[in-house]
Amino acid sequence: MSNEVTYVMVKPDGVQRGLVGEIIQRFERKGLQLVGLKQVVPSEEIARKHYAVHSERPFFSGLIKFITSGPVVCMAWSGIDAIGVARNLIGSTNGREAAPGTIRGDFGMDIGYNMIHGSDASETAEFELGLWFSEGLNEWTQDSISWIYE
Ligand code: DAT
Ligand code: MG
Repeated sequence: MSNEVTYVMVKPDGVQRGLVGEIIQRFERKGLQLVGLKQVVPSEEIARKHYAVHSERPFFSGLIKFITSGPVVCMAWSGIDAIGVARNLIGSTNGREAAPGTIRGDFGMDIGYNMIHGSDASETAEFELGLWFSEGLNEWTQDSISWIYE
C-alpha cells in the first residue's frame, strides 16, 4: 500500500464524444486526487514515445494517427495504489469485453477507439508523467482525505 501518481489521458474519441466531464467525475468521486490537467493536441513525436512499446505491432501507425488527430485531455491522479485503481476504473482494452461499470465497459464498443489511457505500472507511470507533464505536477492538500482513508 503506497501512494502513487498515475497518468490518465482521454483520447480524441472521448473528447469528441463529450465524455471528458463524465470521466473526470468518476476519478474524482472515487477519491483520487487531481494533480495535473490540460488539453493538448499531441505531436507525432510525443505519441511515438508514449506508445513506443507497441512500435512493432501492426496497429501502431493507425494508433499514432488516431492519437494525434485532435485534442486529448492529460491528467495526473494521485492516491494509494492509484495506478491499479485507475486501471480498474478504466476497464479492459476492448470495450465490447470490458466489464459494465468501467469506463470502457459503459461507453465503448471498440478496441482502438477505447476513449482513455491509464499507466499500467509504476515505471510506465513515471515515464508517461515525465513525458506529458514535463512542467511538473501540482502539490496541494486534499482536505477531504481524512474522510477517504480511515
Ligand atoms: P491498454 O490501453 O488497455 O493498456 P494496450 O497497452 O495493450 O492497451 O494497447 C495500447 C492501445 O493500443 C490500446 O488502448 C488500443 C490500441 N490497441 C491495442 N491492441 C489493439 C489491436 N489489436 N488493434 C487495434 N488497436 C489496438
Ligand atoms: Mg497499455
